[in-house]
Amino acid sequence: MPPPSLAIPVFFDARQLDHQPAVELHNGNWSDYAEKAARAEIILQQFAAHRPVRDHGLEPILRAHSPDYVEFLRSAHQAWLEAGRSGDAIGYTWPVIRRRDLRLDRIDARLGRYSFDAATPITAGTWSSAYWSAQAAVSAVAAVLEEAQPVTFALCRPPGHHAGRDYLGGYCYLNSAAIAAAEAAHHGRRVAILDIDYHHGNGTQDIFLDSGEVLFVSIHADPAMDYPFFWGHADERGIGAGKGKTLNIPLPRGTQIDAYLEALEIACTAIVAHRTDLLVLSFGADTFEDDPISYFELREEDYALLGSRIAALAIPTAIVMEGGYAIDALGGIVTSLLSGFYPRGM
Ligand code: SP5
Ligand code: ZN
Repeated sequence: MPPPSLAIPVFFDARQLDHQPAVELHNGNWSDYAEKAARAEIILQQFAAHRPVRDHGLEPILRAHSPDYVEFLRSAHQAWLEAGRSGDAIGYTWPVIRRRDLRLDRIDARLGRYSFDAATPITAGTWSSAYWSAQAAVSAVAAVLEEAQPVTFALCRPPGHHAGRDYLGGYCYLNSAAIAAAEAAHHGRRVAILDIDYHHGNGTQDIFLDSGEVLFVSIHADPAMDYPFFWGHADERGIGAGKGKTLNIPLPRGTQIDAYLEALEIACTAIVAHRTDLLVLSFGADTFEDDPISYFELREEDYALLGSRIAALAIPTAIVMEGGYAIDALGGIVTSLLSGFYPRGM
């Protein structure tokens, strides 16, 4: 059998490498930025070839993000330079009490208004990288919709699942998985997002929280212990028309494959009950045992089990890359995951 790279279309654009922040605020110090461009390069090495990303423009992005946020993201680094600053733009003050529509002229105010952490700097290359990362996800969904591909892989980077309709955070700027899901829903599909990054996909949850349109299911580290702390608790189930269309399955630090697969079973039951006909898989490789910022204990070979369980749903799936910071292990992890899907591709 040929390797999975021959069966599964991979979407990536070199402009996704432009974004290279120097540092993030971590445990009270500036520390080396964990979400490196090399993450994508090392995964790319696993594939003999990848497909060009098609430019679908702003329309799919604006289904998941507000126009004022998109405008902010495009212009923020330029405004930072015009304010006399150098290096990467980052906020330091956030509106918490009585958020309201203020006219915000200062770049620092705008950075605070449109972000929720200090780990997500904006560089000169951020807009271009986030834009092409989102387009990679849209292209992966388009290949499912137009070519009836059973599985496609968007090598998204920067990741997206922490970015909400009008905020960035957690190394994320544009929510590629949400944009891809909204694109599929726009084409009349019944869509679910399964988020299996170590961290809760708060941005994705927020974007669809009050919409009955897209089911959001997430397996992640208990936010009582881990970032993003304020989202991902089991009692968040959706609101209004979205009631019952958000499902959070928090797991303790130290989780290994057996307990993980039990959670995945619950997730799969919900995806089937939704009568899903297109699945977006937000895939984080930071559940890996040697991930430097995370605390689950999955081994490389375990990802093939995750892949085959999800493939057994027999629902066309666009996989969107999220986190994963054990750089040298990323190629093996992604290959293991895709090998679980592979038999279906034939
Ligand atoms: C997409 C994703 O996985 N985002 C994760 C964001 C987690 N941010 C909080 C943890 C910060 C750890 N910083 C480590 C810096 C190492 N130099
Ligand atoms: Zn993560």
